[in-house]
Amino acid sequence: MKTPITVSVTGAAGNIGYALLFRIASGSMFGPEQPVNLRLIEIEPGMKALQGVIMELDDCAFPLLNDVVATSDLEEGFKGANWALLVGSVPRGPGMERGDLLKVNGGIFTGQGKAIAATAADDVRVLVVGNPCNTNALIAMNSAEGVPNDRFFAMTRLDENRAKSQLAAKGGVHNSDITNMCIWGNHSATQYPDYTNAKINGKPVTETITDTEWLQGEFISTVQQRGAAIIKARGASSAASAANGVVDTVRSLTNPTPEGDWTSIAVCSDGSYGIDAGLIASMPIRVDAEGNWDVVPGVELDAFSKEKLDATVQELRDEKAAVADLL
Ligand code: NAX
Repeated sequence: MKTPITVSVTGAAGNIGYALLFRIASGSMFGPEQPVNLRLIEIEPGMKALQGVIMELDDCAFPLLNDVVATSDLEEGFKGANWALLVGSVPRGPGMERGDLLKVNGGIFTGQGKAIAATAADDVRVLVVGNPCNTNALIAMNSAEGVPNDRFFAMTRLDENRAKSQLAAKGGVHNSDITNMCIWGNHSATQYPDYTNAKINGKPVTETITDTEWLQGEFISTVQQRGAAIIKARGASSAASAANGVVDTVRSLTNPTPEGDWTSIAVCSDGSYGIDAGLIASMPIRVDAEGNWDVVPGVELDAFSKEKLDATVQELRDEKAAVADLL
């Protein structure tokens, strides 16, 4: 048997966890030949529900699922992890300010960063999903001494997929006809889905969709507000599509990017595109045949795009300032 890949998942008994674990165990994430170990991390109140989820995993008799561990001990949970998927976080409660939320979650991600540094595998890669995911990733990265910054990611793939689907519907084409869709900045309502560089069948989006008012207005706001629209319609936040975004992100980071295309992942900025070095910001990423990722250089940003990018980067700066004592 191939050596299993060990995947740690926090918030494993939550909604996204429930949609995600079965995708990982079935082979969607690492392919049909690759066995996996799951190390599932929950806080104490979530442990009973987690046992139920594990019973369901057992009942799938997945051929690729080698081992499952459930724990609320972080060092135990991240032991030997090749991938740490940080999904769990504290939701914003009534009357809670964004700054309070940043601090509460900040405490969680400090501890998780330290535990990852202490017990994860040497090649560990960390994908943060729990919100506010960019800043949570920033905190985890700064707390994980000895783990290189380029191993930390925050998820904007769900936003990218949402943007592709909106463009496809408007343009009367298939999702797979849309390439080069980049979400810039923060995974929040300030994110910038960049239609100016996206392509439909290899040509600028504006050749198919000529309604600039829609592109600059409704398209962007629909993508930015899609999470809230789903809560309104479903009575619960996006879970299956978020889990799918996690699967897509890991697949994109472990497989070469198709020629000429890119994908959106929030990574530690090196200062590209005027984004302060050290911020975790979403930008266009390519992955080579060896599995190394790079920010795509030379993407042109017009005045409209620059203004949108500035706004979302400013929000990331503000978030960073709010948790400065944790960095
Ligand atoms: P749920 O509330 O259903 O589940 C969260 C789970 O995390 C719970 O079971 C809880 O017990 C657990 N948890 C809380 N603190 C923990 C800790 N310190 N260690 C381990 N587990 C802990 O939320 P769910 O719908 O699964 O969403 C999870 C997170 O994903 C939220 O922060 C949500 O805002 C975020 N999302 C991020 C998205 C993205 O694109 N980056 C999109 C979807 C989603 O909104």
